[in-house]
Amino acid sequence: MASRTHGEPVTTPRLAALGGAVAAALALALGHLAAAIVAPGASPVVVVGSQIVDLAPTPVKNAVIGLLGTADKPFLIGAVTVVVIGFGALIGLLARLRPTAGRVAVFGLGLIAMVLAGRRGSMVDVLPSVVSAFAGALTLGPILTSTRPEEYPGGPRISRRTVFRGVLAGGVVAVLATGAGQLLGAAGRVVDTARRAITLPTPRSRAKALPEGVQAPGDTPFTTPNDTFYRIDISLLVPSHQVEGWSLTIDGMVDRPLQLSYDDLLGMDMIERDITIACVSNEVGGDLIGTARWQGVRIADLLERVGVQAGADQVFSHSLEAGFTCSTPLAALTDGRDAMIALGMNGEPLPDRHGFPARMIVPGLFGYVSATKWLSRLQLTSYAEEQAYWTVRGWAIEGPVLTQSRIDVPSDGGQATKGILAGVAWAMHRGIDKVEVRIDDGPWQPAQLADSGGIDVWRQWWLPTTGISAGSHTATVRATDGTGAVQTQDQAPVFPSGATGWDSIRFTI
Ligand SMILES: Nc1nc2c(c(=O)[nH]1)N[C@H]1C(S)=C(S)[C@@H](COP(=O)(O)O)O[C@H]1N2
Ligand SMILES: [Mo]
Repeated sequence: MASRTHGEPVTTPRLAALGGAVAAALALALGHLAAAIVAPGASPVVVVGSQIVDLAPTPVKNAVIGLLGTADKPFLIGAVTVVVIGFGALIGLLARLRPTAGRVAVFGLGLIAMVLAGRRGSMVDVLPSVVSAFAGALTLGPILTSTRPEEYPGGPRISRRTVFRGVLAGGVVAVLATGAGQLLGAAGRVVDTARRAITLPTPRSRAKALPEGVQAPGDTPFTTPNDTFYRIDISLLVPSHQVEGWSLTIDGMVDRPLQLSYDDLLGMDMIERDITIACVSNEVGGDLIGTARWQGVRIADLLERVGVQAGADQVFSHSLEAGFTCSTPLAALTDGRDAMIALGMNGEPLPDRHGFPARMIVPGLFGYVSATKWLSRLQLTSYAEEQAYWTVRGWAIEGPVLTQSRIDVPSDGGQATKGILAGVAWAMHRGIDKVEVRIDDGPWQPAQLADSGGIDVWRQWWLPTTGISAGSHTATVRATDGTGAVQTQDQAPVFPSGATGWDSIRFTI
């Protein structure tokens, strides 16, 4: 191997440390750039920094904030950068003796960032750290190699030009990547600032106040915060659109086609409702479901305005996201339920991830047939005439939400340390009337039901574990919806119309 020509390291320790530091800087920079493109906020330094903030004891946090004020964040990011580059230098020293171990160590650092990023967010948030890990592991070798005095096989002395070539190249790329990341980030913030500057008018029909008792003693929040709300769409990059130039067209089999700007919608009567939405791809026990307070314009009002012609049986919605289309049964939009063109989510304009400027929300239907994000057009047509994106791919034509329930506490394999089993059950637009839990092969026991937030939202439940013997057990849950139908035990996969079966966990007392 070239690196062992003389049976001993050919790089001086100082150069190896410098090379390692540059490889680390390059890794951070490329991760930063990747984050600016796919997931602002998930830059590896920021992710690691914010986890440190999360993990730091409150007194330490307060002391730091007291000492540094608002400079705490730049300080933290600077500190993380310096520490990582320091580690890079150490890894450079390691790689000088054992190149593979060096690469593994770099990858290990990247892995820590990946895990921290994954803890905070979705898979997309992990991507920048993956980029960093690979960038570090792949560039460490070449940077060190280019600092090796191959052209001086006889001696340990090394030309300064050779050193500068590797280190400078790495350094320049690192600086450029960081700069590009900053520019992209700034552009994103401009758009986001414009979004945040929008104030949604007070809806004419407010959501009913939720009873305090909708929240059970488990640990799933009744209302899902926007930044942890599940995200499903066909885009790798989150589409980002502005209201300028955006409009919603309603056409097809209508008497009076209509085109509405964002301001037009803001000027119309709005409703505000708590609604749970769920994905057809949610496995039994899965978390592709969330509840938000949505604000928007009733679709029924819009349909009345355009005058739907006889023969139309579906609203075929189009998105700014190229290629995505969605079939919603006309009946579900005109039967009195609170189907809306939503502009607001939990008190703010829709986040980009969830469809800004506007999306559809229809209680009781899976997202793929009802929840078009980055909405651009509602086309009144017939099922015979148009097939939607997922329909073409074999998914069920109509997608009513199935009656389901989930055990959240304790987690599968965990200990029932809270003295309860708890979870959620849902059957949107039918409501939940009963939840039952079975321990091992025992009888079905009725769980305590949290207060109802209405038939369009999930319902929480819990069951005290008093009376369950010490040791290892299984718990199984099933729900009964508002029509009296009991959740089926039959197991079906998510394809083509949603998973069925009972959620079950192992736990110990
Ligand atoms: N434009 C667009 N809208 C879409 C989708 C999509 O892929 N593209 N996916 C749908 C699916 S399958 C679901 S489950 C919901 C998810 O909405 P959320 O990401 O806000 O949770 O959005 C729906 N709207
Ligand atoms: Mo979905």
